Amino acid sequence: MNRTVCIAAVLSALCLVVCSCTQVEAAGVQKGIGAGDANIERTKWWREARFGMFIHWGLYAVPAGQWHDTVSEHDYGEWLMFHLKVPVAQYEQIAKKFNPVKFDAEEWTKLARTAGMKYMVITSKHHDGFAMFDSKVTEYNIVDATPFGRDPMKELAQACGKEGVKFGFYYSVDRDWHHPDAEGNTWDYPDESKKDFQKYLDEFAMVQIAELLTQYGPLGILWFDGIGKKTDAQNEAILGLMQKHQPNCLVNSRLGDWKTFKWGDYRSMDDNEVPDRGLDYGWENPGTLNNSYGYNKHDHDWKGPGEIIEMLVDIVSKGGNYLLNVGPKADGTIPPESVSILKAVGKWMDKYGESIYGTSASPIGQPEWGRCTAKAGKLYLHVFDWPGDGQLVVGAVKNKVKRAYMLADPGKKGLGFVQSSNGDVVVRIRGAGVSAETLDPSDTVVVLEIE
Ligand code: H79
Repeated sequence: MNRTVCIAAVLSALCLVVCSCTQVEAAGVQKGIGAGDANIERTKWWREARFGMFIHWGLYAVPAGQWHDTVSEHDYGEWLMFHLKVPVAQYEQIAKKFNPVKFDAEEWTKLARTAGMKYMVITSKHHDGFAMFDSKVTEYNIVDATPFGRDPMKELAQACGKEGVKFGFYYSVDRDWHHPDAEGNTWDYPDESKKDFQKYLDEFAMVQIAELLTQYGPLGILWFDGIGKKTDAQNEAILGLMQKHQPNCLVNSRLGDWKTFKWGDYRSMDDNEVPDRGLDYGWENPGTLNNSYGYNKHDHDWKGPGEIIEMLVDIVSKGGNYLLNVGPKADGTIPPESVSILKAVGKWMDKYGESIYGTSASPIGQPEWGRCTAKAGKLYLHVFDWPGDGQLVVGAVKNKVKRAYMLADPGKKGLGFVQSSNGDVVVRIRGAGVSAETLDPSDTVVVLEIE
């Protein structure tokens, strides 16, 4: 059975439970290392996880959006070198000041777990070219070039193993502003005709990718950030490395062009992008808590925990995963604003995680009052806007509803409901079973058990 047929089978099985799968868009072409049934099997843990921690940490955490007296006009702190055209020789000096003595791998991993995140993806090398891991191919790495001298990736890989969090690496594969043969640095290396991209891949990037695949134990994901620079043969060569060293490691679509889904086990959407409706293939939103990925001391535009919870639910209701970013500071701590948002999200997840993990896209579209996620025999109604008249109207549920209850009610006391012949259900949420403890200001979940 090929991949499309297989997904169709899953969807039609869902349609047997609940009708109206009309809001799901069809897949494009995909070329990963695991197509068809193999892809379904390999991505199982990832599809069930739904929520992960993205970490952008690198030399850019030191300038944190400001180079001497110049504040970058752009939010992305990790783009500082590019935006201010900082010469390589000057940017390299940052390494001597990078000494994140407060870094504690267990603390970061425990924060991810507390927030309800099941996997972690961290920048091993961003576009600035600095390796945040012990690389033998260059001394421009955290072990050799900084006073810190430790390999934080090794510590994180171990902490994640201990805490049961899947661990993976982000790797900027096309762009490298430090390397004369890679994409992007036109201020130090203006002569494009002298650039030998294949040489950069063969002698540098591929060697580092092999290091990542062999030095840190089993990886969940290699998360490439590319811009479609590589040829099919070059992408195949990277997949070959993965196949050789870690055939179960997932790869995201940005191995190729980041706007399309030609490569990878799942699709990475654009930064912070959420599609209008559900997609019939795995996708992931790389999201930020403020506007920057890397730590930017001038970016105070933090989202609220309620906004993040609604974002998570919106994404999951459309069949996606949320890879939510933190940008640790140069001292090794995660900004307190991020910690506090993630802890609040974690409290909600403690109560409502059942309606997120292992669920699939909404089979009833996007109701006015919120969103819906689904599991075999259950619909989770995520009520963002609690209806003032105490009646929750759920359209087009073709299967017979057996029971309704508040997910946060330990006694699962039944709520009154009526279902009309066209499938519409009205749940009476005023009165029985509804108490202050079972209502949540961001998203209260009502469960419908269906035949
Ligand atoms: O790692 C994060 C970004 O740094 C990276 N992807 C996420 C996960 C990224 N690489 N490229 N891009 C994002 C898109 C580049 C957009 C740009 Fe711009 C538009 C570069 C210059 C103008 C965004 C807006 C960055 C600066 C201004």
